[in-house]
Amino acid sequence: MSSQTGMDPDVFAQFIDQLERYVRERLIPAEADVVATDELPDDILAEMREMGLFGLTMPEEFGGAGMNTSQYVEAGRIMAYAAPAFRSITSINIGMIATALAKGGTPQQQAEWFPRLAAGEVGCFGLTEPGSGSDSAAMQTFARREGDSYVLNGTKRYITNAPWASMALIMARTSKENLPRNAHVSAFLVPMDTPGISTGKRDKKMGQAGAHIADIIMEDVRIPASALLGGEEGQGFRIAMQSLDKGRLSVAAASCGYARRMLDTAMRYASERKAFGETIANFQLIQAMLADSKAELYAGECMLRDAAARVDRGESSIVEAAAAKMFCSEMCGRVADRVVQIHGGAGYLAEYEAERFFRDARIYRIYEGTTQIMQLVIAKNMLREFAAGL
Ligand code: COS
Repeated sequence: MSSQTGMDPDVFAQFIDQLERYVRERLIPAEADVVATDELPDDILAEMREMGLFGLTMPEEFGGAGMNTSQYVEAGRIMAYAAPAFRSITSINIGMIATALAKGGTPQQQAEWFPRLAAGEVGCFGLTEPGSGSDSAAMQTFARREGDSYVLNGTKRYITNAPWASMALIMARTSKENLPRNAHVSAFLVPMDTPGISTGKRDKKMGQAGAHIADIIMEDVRIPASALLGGEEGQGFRIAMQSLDKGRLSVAAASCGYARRMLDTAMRYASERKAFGETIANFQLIQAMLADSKAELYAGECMLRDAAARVDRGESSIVEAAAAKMFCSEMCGRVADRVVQIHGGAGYLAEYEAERFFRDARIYRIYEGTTQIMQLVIAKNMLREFAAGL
């Protein structure tokens, strides 16, 4: 595997400055509106498209910014300082879909989809089903070959961005039998306006206002055989897992960005709030919570950068991506809990941000593979390497 140089470092540094300013000056002031309406403002979405945020990792020749993995996770971390929905709407495009197209797409598929997605059309990733979440290879969605077409039937569940999407990468069975190494799974690039495809109503969620998930229902959805990713059956599970490796780094980045936001908010509160005649930041038990959070955040950021750099050097990174996702999302949950605690009674009230942070952060330990799945992935690969004497 070759290493990835990515965007020119000076241009990237300028981009990050601009993004930090944008987060501070535009996204954070818009948060209250997003929380109140559960929608992302149209003018902000237009600006995000203009800034190229939907195509950060896509090749420049197709209108993307050509970022490597280190740059992409850094951009994600910066965006994640604001309400999660702003990052979430771009995340599937630049993470899982970009990876699947780059690693598995034919030149024609790349030429068709990269420009559209880089310009801001939204993609979604259809793996999970009502009966298969962690056990993703047990899916029921079936793609039947008929001449020059495939006909898809099935339901995908909890699909992030489905209500906005103009395309979905759908993982479906091309064999009724379970085949070794999950070769019964294939991946398809499906335009969401294909007859027979519909989205369910938006699911109500615990947090992450403005981000939307829904079912995708497919009833005799006929697509050309050229929509089979890579043109070869049986590659879908491998491509899904490789895409998830990237998606897991993205969740690790989101966790670090949001933990930093929460901690900054807690420091502000602790420096203003008075008890026993002084600010609570002076109390050592409050300081202990701040210090533990800071140290854990630093550890998470180091893991994130290291795992991303490994990807860019072309080294194996399945374990590191899973470990970074597991550690960073759990860290984010602990920080969210401490931030509520530092706020005391105010931490439980919707009027303060801590309560929203706590609810928003909870999903990071679940999607793109739960903490328990991360443990399985890490242990399986450790034991495999041990057995191979590596
Ligand atoms: N990169 C490349 N190829 C991979 C891969 C990866 N990260 N992971 C698996 N594969 C391919 C390999 O070809 C592998 O064969 P070998 O192990 O012989 O190399 C094959 O897929 C089968 O892999 P594995 O044996 O690990 O499959 P399992 O069915 O045991 O996988 C888990 C089980 C639980 C690890 C997997 O189903 C999983 O990650 N589930 C969670 C799914 C998820 O994250 N869902 C979240 C919602 S989607 S947003």
